[in-house]
Amino acid sequence: MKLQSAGRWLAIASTAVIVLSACGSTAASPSAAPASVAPASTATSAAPASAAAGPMIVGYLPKDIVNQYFAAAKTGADKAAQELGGTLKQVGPNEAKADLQIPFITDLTTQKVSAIIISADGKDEVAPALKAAMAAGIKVVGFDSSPAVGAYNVFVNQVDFSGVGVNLADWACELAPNCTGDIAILSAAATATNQNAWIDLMKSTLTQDKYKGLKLVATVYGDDDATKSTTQAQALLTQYPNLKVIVAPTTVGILAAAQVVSQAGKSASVKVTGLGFPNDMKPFVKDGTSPVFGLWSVPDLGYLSYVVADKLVKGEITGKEGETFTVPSLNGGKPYTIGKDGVVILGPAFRFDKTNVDQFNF
Ligand code: RAM
Repeated sequence: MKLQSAGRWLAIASTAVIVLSACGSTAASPSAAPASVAPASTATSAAPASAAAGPMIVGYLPKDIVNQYFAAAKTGADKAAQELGGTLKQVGPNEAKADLQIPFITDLTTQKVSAIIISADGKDEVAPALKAAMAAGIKVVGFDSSPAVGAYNVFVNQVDFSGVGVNLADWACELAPNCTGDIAILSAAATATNQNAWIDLMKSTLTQDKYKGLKLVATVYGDDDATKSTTQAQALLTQYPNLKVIVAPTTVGILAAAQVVSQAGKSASVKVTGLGFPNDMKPFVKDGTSPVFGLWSVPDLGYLSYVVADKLVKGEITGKEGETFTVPSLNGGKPYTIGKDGVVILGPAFRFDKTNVDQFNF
């Protein structure tokens, strides 16, 4: 699915336009990172639970606990937990690194939570621990960034991967003068399943004739860390003086890149696009740094992920291809169908530009 144009979003605005106090422009603050959350401390603070004994406890394991993207998704997951009578328990590292997620998975398994909702920093790194959790009877829901196939019951994808890849190429083409010149990618972690899938599909799109004037000169990684993303964006400007577009398929990276370009006074010659929060990016739409970018309703992604976890635990779905289920407040009330490899797609996503960005508040 391609990201929807401005005209389409109005139909689902009631779920998409959500006030999130957790969202703002703090993501680029270099001093924002708290100390790592040690898995051991989370182990002792949670009451053991299982699907069979007492209220359902669901572990929520984002790529990292600093990124506002996952705070936004958690608001939706918390809402679903409240509605369905369960509890969401967030654990996770403060850096987006795959191996740092492993002890948290092991810890949640020891606690016998009913389900784990995880955005994987690296699909293979987390797979053995997730498989062990599944073997212990815990349902695993991947969301946002997929664990390896076989290491989850259902993966809730925000949008079809290929649609994002095409959109990233299209926006670069739209922003580079005559669809010509040097472009660079500023990504998240080098191992991130979602960013790597989007980048691969963007690269294959760029081989088409329409994009032959665009030259991808670099792909760099800011690890969803505001400081590192800022440094990487600055380095791109220095190393590639003819750079026309930075494509950042990460909410942390796009904000950092837009701030760097804007503060360098280069908004007229270098554009920034990718995936970002409308509230973060409004100033950069207005000053011309970032005329177009996209995202989906992140709270809805969290909401759907929790509902899927609940349905797996209750045995209403198993994750098998072809199963359907309905979530009244999402997808216009139409059923979701579980596809190949246990993937469910939230859909749709939004294209933001000056014609509509002010109508969004998340
Ligand atoms: C960052 C994370 C997340 C991704 C968004 C677009 O916040 O990397 O995984 O989905 O960007």
